Amino acid sequence: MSNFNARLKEAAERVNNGLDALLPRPQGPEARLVEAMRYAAIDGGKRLRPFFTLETGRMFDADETWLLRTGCAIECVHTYSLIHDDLPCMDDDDLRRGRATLHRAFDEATALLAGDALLTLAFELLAEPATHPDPQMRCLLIAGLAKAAGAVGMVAGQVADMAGDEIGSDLIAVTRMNRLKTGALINFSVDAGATIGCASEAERTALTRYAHDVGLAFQMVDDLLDAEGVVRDTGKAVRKDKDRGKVNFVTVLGADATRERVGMLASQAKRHLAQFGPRGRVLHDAVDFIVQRRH
Ligand code: GRG
Repeated sequence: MSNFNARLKEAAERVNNGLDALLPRPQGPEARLVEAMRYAAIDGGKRLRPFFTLETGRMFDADETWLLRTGCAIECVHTYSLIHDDLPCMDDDDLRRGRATLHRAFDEATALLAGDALLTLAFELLAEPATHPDPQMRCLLIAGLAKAAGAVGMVAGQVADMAGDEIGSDLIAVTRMNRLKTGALINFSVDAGATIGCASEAERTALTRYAHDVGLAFQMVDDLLDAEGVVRDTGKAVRKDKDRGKVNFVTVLGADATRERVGMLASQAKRHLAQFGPRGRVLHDAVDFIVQRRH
């Protein structure tokens, strides 16, 4: 294995420091809102999405500041989605990342607004010249993130998720839902690194295929953790999907067939990296991390 764990830890620290600097504590009426944004965004989570942006961009020697700011923007969108997903009108969860969900720690209105503010902060960040000197590149990143997060991406996936078995309880329906809910943002995280790194068309295609397989495997492992994991490891409630009548890979395929598919997707994801040789080592090891994760 490469020094994968050290690289992931380093990415997480850089994202934490970046978000800490981007969310200074104001005095006055906004103080509580910003405290809520900080509570949700700083010191939590694996930071996998910004990790993908950083490590993909590094394969092409892209500028670290551009990559980190883009990764922080993606993490803001991811954090917003978790906050809103936990709200009483959606999954109504009490635990996230090993501690009280934002609406439990603060209140529902503050959680809703903190999510909104993180979502909009993401686009503010991308629009700033410090993210990239070329305005065309900034527009590409803004459009890419908007598409991944919105009504043809993550939000569409969430709508399907909330609909439960109304979307159908077959593999095609559950795959489509997860391509949108989880896959779209993971895809963008990899593609943003490749875009900032000015990768060639062939390189981007290979990385898009890699991200597709990794995103699906990631969600399958998440569904396995929901079915078989323990709260102590996951830091969030388990056995939720079945109890709530939701459709996921494990409810559709069963645990053993889901595990088998995770293995197939992992091998396929690694094959897409073959053309990069040693440069693809960290992304290669990220596949093993995703397959073996317990949280
Ligand atoms: C509310 C618009 C809206 C979207 C919500 C992402 C999402 C859609 C909901 C979160 C709930 C969930 C289980 C989504 C599947 C994706 C997923 C496994 C998210 C958790 O990602 P991790 O494991 O979380 O990377 P950390 O805490 O490590 O950042």
